Amino acid sequence: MPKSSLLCILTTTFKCVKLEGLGLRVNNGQGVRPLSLAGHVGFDSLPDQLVNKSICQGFCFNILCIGETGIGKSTLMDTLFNTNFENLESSHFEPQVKLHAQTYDLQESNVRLRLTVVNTVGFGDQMNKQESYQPVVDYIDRQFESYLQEELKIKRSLHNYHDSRVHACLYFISPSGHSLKSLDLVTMKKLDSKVNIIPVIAKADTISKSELHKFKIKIMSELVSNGVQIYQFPLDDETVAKVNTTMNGHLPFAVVGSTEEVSVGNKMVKARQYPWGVVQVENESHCDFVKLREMLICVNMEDLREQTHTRHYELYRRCKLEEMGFKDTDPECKPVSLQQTYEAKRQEFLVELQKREDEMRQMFVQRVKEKESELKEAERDLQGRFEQLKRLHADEKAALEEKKRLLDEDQSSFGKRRAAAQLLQAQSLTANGKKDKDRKK
Ligand SMILES: Nc1nc2c(ncn2[C@@H]2O[C@H](COP(=O)(O)OP(=O)(O)OP(=O)(O)O)[C@@H](O)[C@H]2O)c(=O)[nH]1
Ligand SMILES: [Mg+2]
Repeated sequence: MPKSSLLCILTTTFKCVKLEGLGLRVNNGQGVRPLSLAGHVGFDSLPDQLVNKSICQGFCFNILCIGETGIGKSTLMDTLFNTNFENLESSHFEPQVKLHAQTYDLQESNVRLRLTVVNTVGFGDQMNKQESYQPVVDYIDRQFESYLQEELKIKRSLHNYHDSRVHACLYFISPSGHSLKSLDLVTMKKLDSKVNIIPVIAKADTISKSELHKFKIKIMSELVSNGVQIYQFPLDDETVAKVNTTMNGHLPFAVVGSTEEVSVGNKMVKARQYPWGVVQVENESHCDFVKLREMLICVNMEDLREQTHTRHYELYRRCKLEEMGFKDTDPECKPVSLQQTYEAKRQEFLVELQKREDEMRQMFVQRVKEKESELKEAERDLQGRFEQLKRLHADEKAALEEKKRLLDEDQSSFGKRRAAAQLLQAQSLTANGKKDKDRKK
């Protein structure tokens, strides 16, 4: 890593401390007296100690590439880092946008960089693009959330934690020469408070110089009129303020990517070769690739990391903690300790619990009452049906008894008639017998 970049880190780390010659003046706090030292003490080696420690620990940087399928994301990453990342061609038929992250360990001189490249897969390919940004937002939030969870742990291990928060988002704009698409505006708007957006015009070799100039102006005016905040190269560090000011004026960078080496003059350069000529990737009159590499990697990589932590993550953390009920001050602006917040939250929770318990009890009583009245109703119904059946039964019984009585009457009259008949029959038999006897005599 160039010494100048490491010095950038130190400038920001020691923002509140000004070393003035041999005297030390501390800005933060009242009643601190400046004293001059009579001789060498040795703490002027602190910056070197910090540099050595940082080199030992290594660095981590995470880039998110958002852009349509085949817009040149992977080629640009390969060109930027002078290597061949594992690139798989995406299909245009993904049902929804997915994010693919891959981490690599890179080393330049004695500086180790753990680089994560996150690519959108299927971005802008769906018929309904309304929710295309959501998986991207979710991914960024998930990385913030896991960092926050690590921070909130009792036993934290942030020193060897793999920080996966997105430090830079390269947003690939299609080289239409026309204007931004609504998907671009909506996505960038949704992301601008979560990540450092660096818009780039992809495949800038497919657009003419005059069109490109107008296109850049159009894009910037559309971003401004839609209130999209893109990352501005910082101006607070005077060592890079000048170059950053100039570069802010060149946004969005028009880039060309290629890992192909083409012979130009007597040397081999990265270029794209066409029947009519050669587009040199690293030629500043051909495209802004060098500007992007300078700004993203050589000058502002540490600022991008710092902005991610101090601005975007801070905002996420604040919202999350507020959502959880934590606050720094009470309504009268008096500071509130963590313990007080915990007690208040616990009290709130207990009250809520009691309320829920009462509600559930009331609901239970109500349900029991309802069930009771339902049962009573059913009982009444059954009783009614029983009474009706009883009546029917009594009626049937009475009818049967009447039938039986009539039958009995019939039977007795029949018996009487039969007895009379039998008597008559007997009498006639006796009379006939007498007649026979008389005749025989
Ligand atoms: N004209 C031109 N073509 C480019 C440029 N960069 C990449 N390409 C070509 O565009 C095609 C797709 O490039 P990739 O880098 O694979 O695009 P990608 O966005 O990674 O594609 P997916 O990962 O499949 O979505 C390849 O044929 C590249 O050679 C460029 O700057 N200009
Ligand atoms: Mg790719």
